[in-house]
Amino acid sequence: MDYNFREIEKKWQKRWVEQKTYQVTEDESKKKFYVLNMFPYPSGAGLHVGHPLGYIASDIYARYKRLQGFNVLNPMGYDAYGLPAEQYAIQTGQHPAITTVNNINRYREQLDKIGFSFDWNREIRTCDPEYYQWTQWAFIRMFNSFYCNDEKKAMPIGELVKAFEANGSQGLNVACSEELHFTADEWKQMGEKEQQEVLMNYRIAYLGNTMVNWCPALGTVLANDEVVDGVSERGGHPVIQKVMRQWCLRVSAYAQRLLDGLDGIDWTDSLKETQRNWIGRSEGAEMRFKVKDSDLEFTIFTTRADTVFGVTFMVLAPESELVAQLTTPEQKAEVDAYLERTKKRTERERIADRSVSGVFSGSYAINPLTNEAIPVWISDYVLAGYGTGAIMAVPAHDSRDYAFAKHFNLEIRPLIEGCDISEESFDAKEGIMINSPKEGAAAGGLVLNGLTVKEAIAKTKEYIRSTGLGRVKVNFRLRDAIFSRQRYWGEPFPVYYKNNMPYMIDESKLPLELPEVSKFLPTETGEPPLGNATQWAWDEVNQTVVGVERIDHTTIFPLELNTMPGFAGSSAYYLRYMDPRNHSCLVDPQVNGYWQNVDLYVGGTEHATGHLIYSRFWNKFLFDLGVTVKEEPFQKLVNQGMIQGRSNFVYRIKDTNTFVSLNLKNQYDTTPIHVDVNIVSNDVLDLEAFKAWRPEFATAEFILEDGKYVCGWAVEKMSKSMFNVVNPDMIVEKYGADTLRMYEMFLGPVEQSKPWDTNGIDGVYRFLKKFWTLFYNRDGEFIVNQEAATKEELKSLHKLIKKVTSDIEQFSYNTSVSAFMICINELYTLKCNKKEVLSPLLVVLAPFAPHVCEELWEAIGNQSSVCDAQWPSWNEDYLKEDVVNYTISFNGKARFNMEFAADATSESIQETVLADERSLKWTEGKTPKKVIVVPKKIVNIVV
Ligand code: ANZ
Repeated sequence: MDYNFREIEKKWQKRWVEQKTYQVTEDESKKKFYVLNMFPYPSGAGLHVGHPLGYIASDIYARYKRLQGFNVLNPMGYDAYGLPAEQYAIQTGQHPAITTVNNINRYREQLDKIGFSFDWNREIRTCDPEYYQWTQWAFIRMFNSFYCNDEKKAMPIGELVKAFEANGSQGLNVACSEELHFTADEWKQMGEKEQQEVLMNYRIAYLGNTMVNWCPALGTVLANDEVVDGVSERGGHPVIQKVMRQWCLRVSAYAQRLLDGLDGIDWTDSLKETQRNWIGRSEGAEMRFKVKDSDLEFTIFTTRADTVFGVTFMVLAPESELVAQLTTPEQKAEVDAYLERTKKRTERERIADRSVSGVFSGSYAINPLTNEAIPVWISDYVLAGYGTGAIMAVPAHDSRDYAFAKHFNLEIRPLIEGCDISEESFDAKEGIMINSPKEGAAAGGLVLNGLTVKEAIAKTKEYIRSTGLGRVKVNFRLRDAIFSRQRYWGEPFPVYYKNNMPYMIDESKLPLELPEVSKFLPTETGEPPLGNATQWAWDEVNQTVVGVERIDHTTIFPLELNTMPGFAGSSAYYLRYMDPRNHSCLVDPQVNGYWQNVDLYVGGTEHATGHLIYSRFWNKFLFDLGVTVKEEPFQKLVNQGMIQGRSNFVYRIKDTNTFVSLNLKNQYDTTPIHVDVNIVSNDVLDLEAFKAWRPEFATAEFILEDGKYVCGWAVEKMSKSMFNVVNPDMIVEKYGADTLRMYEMFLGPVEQSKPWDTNGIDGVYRFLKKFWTLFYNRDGEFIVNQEAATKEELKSLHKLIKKVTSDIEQFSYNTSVSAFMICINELYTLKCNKKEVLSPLLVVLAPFAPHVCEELWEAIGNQSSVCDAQWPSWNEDYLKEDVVNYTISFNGKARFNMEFAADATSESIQETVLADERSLKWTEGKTPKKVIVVPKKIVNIVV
């Protein structure tokens, strides 16, 4: 029998389904292990060979853990809501649900061919009402919660209402959008609407006025990464900054916990650092400045309170509400023009761009420590959403302030000894303060001279606090998440509007299903696509969705027209996999108690500050509610690298249809053109296939070298537009899934990005064929025997077990593949066909090449799946070298070598060496003065 991978793979894929090999249930008698992949968005292009890389790596780990006796959960599903399907719907009218299902089916077919151990019974799709019901449910819970800074957790909003009734806003230490002050009486006198507005300030899911990237042409808000140079990435339409009322999640309330949680999880340092920077904890102070000749005052945030004596101007963010209040009539025209200009820039551009711009407001602020009047400017280097959106500028010690002062010719006043004022030397953080008012008279006693910066910061902070000029403040860069999208293909909000205030649909009425619409575009009046739905109003009495024509704002109300963003559905999906068909809750507490959290999460780094922040936040919220037992969802995280494409080029001679081979191209004026890698083999172009590829090449002519057309190549992103996409189906068809799996791992370390290079795949395929020949000879006869293994055979096997075990633990799969190759070569040379060796070998190889191992496992006489075998352990005794080669030296000079048993004692070695004839020659018959035996290395004889 030959290695017929086509039959073998088909047979086992079928058998696995029939025998429910990968179905898993909670089994208290076994320890659990939860492996998770970041689930795919099923795009129209299908899978390319880069996609399964992480899935194969995690599948190997899942299978390995199962062989070690763990009860392994390894689920898969689809992140099925998203923009491409909607865009396609806009272009073609094809409903996104249909495109999505088609794409899912295609993905599933492709995945099935690769032989994953997924428990497909647990499949989830984020666009499935049965699934998104729980996304909506969590949203309602967030709406009905606030975050208590004292308890450090989310609490029911009812508790806050009680506190308001008792003490108003006094003594509150809770997360909020804005500090509000009211008494219990004032609270009680507020009407329902006013109270709701106040509560909105504290809810974890809240409607807030946020600055968004608004693209009028597309009728939607865009995420930062969808805006490039002030225009939309798709279509190049202008994008402006606009304040819009949007649903937000109060992620910022969890900033400290998100930071602390990183210490207890097993992620790479670089990923943790990315998150730490993103969360951006900053210790500083808030300080109040009065406006000259006015009752107004405003608060700034600074991390360098000590520099208050060096402030020479103040700066407000253009969006700050203070701008309107502080702009004097004389300056108004200039300020308005400036505001108009800055509107066009996204926040990201403002941070990246260091060019200086700004305008004077006309007003002055009073430095509370010196009573000096200082001009207030407006500039977009101050961001509205950070700190208080206002700063005190210290150009001598801050580079952005310095650039600004230079540009507008404002005073620069150094405070630190030896600080020479040039752009490079601001960061004199270790310096000594020299320039605060010596007597401290104007400063009410605050003298900083002679202190180090650190001491001066501490002293100033304490001064500010004790005099009531401000307070000590920790700020985070992490923002609340904007949670509304003006899209169709997303989760509908379980929200209706009464009196312009949002109300939640009763949890028992979920899911609120996405309605049908006639058009997937915004409405004529600029409403999101759901504005086109005719069945999209809420009947409060009957608790059901009804036609919009019945809206009367008395019992029938409009439903929310926005939908949720992409990260909504992926935030808690790991929990749903535990209990995917539960109709009464997101996850049964007992089931959650068993699976706890994900032990190994595999996915791309591109999610470092998106999904991996949101899902941690979401999970912490659910933890506060008591829904999850673990505060961190993903204990260990491995980032797989990208598989890049290896593109091929042909060279067209300018203005002709003639193509010249790579090494002759310099003789002509040519343009390189991407050519489909599937019609190129080992960089040689298939000429006929090329002519058939595109009508314009049908008449192509070629200038060949050595009778061949050699293509150029380059490593690029794997993408359709570069014609370098390699489809796993083709590889499976040609070599089989086991070869594909092993080859993907053989390409290099999982975490590294590397180009796909089909050229090496034959080697892996040959390896599997050779492996097969240990079991079946050329005539197809089964040759495995029951003979006892030799020491050498056992050594080869146990070396492999040891290596692969430690490699898998470290995700070093490429070295495992090499180890398999070495071992198989050794056994082949030893002509080892012994069951005693081959049986454990099958178990160790099974995670990598499950189909062929199942087949041979059965052939050697097993009834049950190799998946349920036991991972073998290695025996160190077999690994020991039997004999050791010693160098024998005389007076430090090596003279000859001798072999000794590895366990020979020093005494016996010494005796044998001295008795050897050759020794007698070198000692010239004298009795040696000294004999030194260095175990396993050398014997030195001093004569
Ligand atoms: C005076 C000062 C003097 C500052 C000095 C720095 C150096 P991090 O560490 O990022 O928190 N700042 C405050 N709010 C800002 C905003 N909304 N937009 C832009 N810049 C803002 O940095 C805090 C520092 O950044 C603050 O401390 C403030 O400038 C500025 F030698 O105040 B500093």
